[in-house]
Amino acid sequence: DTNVLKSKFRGSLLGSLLGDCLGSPFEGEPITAGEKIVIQRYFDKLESPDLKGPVRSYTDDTAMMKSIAQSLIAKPEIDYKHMAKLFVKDYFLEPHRGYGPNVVDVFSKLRKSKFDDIYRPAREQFNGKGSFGNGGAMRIAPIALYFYNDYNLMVEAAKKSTEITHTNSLGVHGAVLQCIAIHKALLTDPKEEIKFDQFCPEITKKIKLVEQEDDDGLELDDDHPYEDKVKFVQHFLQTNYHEELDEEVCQNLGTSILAYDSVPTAIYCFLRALKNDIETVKTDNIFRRTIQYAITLGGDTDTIACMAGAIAGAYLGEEAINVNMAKQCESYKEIIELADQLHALVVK
Ligand code: F2R
Ligand code: MG
Ligand code: MG
Ligand code: MG
Repeated sequence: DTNVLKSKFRGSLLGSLLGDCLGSPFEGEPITAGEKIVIQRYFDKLESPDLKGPVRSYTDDTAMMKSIAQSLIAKPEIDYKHMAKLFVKDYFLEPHRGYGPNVVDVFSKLRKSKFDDIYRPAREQFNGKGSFGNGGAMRIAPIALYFYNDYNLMVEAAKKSTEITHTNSLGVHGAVLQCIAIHKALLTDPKEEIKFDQFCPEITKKIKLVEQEDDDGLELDDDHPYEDKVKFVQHFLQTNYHEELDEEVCQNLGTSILAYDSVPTAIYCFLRALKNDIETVKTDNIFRRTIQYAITLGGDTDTIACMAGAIAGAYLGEEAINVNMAKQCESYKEIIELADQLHALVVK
């Protein structure tokens, strides 16, 4: 049904935007029990129709997500040099959107080299190791939507769009895992229940294949870190919710700006929110529960809420997102427009 798909496209991009805008005030903050109550009140207020105040700004997560969507729309055959140019243009127009500390060097080098090899600056990061920050994963939603009909092309596009800034396999595979999770949510009928003990094994199988394919043959301590992380996600979901569990989740899954410390956590937040047993988050709305819960875990709150929101929105569709809350966020109309344009391209 094309209207359901359209709603899911909107839901996923809005989910990404809302997680970023609403999560960013808490980025890096340690979250105490008292803070969780503050966050509960903050979200209660956001749902109220008469809330006035300044719009909530988006950060690098959304700036780069918009660039990917805009590039796919302008170049339907996909043009990574065009995409790289949009990343760089947006960064130099608005450098204070909270970009990662090192990715900005890639933008400068790309500009200086006139984009002669769009992958070289990223390869040079961290003494040639490449970045494994979560910057590839945070912006991936448009790729999952645009290529929803062709899984292999989707995985390839997730890798190539990420490698413009992040070439370390942990950075690339984190983006692929996030893309796979959005894709799976998109293809699931919102009337159909998502069961974590099916969702986790399915995405585990998929990310394992990607990790095996790209295995460089070196004997690393852990050749398949994401496969193992998703197994951890499933393990935590098998445990009933209690507040101390959040600490274990933060310890084991992570909440940092590194891809392997945040992508599995975002997937966990979505699946935990579906279970509806989180005592510290009081709402009947699954979408809100997903991003509010992600924020209560602390750390890289904008990005983890953004990634969890993109998955939840892809599953539930736009209807699940409170309009008053969406209206608080900068560029929300523009994001809907981008989702509609992507949708128009894929149904053509
Ligand atoms: N920049 C931030 N948040 C931190 C500061 C804001 C906060 N409000 C505050 O008060 O301090 N958020 C944004 O950055 C994340 C995405 O970053 P991205 O694009 O991945 O950038 P980068 O620079 O490539 O990587 C981030 C850091 O990860 C570490 N790292 C990565 N690869 C590494 C490697 N191979 N070896 C060692 N360290 C590596 C470095 O510390 C990088 O600086 C999102 O959270 C976005 O919201
Ligand atoms: Mg950010
Ligand atoms: Mg190996
Ligand atoms: Mg962040």
